[in-house]
Amino acid sequence: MEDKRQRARVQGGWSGPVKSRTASYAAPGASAARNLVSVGTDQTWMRREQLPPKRQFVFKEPTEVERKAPGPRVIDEQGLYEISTLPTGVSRVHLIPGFIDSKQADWMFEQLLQEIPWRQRTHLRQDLSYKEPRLTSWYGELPYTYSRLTMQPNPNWHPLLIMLKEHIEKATSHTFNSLLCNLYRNEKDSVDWHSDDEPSLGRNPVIASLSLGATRIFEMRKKPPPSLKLKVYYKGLAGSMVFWEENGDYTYVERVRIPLPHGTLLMMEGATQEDWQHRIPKEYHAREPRINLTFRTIYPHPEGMQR
Ligand SMILES: O=C(O)CCC(=O)C(=O)O
Repeated sequence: MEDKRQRARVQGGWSGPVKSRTASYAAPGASAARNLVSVGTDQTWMRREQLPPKRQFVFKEPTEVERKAPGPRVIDEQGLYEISTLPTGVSRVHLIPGFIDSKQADWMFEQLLQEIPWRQRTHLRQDLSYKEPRLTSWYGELPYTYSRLTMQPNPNWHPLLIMLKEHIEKATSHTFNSLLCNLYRNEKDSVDWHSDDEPSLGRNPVIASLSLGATRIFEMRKKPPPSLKLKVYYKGLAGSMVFWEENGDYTYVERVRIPLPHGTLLMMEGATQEDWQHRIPKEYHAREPRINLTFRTIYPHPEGMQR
């Protein structure tokens, strides 16, 4: 029994993973045996000089062209920022946090929340109707059409809105004749990607956007080039792969994120509406209501305007 256990231990030792073991414990003919090397696990032996040369591993940089979406540029300090320069022109945003001081902004928010005639509008698209995930109100002598929805003229400006319009006009040296008000009731309210580029706004419109209430993130993304573009997708030893990137692929475009706290004024100018889109995304965490006032100029005869 003792002898059997002894043998099992020895066999166990032999049957375990054997990488390369010199036969120093090999049987007779000591000097010839010293030149033998066991290979594998089945007691096969080779002479040292018969062994294949040792493999060497050399690290090579991968040849695949990896494309990464650029991280967003965050703009959260007062300033005038040129976010792009294209043949269409320079796109600029001007951020002015604290344009309205926080105490004043508090009572303005409460008053506008109560006194603006807020409405939830319905869009019709391909026989489907859906409600906008926010409430809106329109002020101006002219109607405003966006996403095939027309807001009727409303010349009955709330006195506080007239005061704010004049305050912004004085501070920015731009004039405005219309106002789109948005109320985001909570984190589920949003506005999807779009540009304020309706013909009635003319070329290179200046938009003044005042935020009151909860901070929400204003996101911008640069429009991809208008035509199909040949892209190198993979470059390797066997050649390269190319494909036509379709117009409208926003995967790799530049992005900007602008948090808009209570009392902040954001101006969009130059080619911003032609070259960029913007949105207010839904949030995962609870958000209190937010009011956004976007002052614009609407032209009565857009077909006569140079675009
Ligand atoms: O709520 C905002 O800050 C943006 C509103 C907006 O994009 C718009 O009214 O066109």
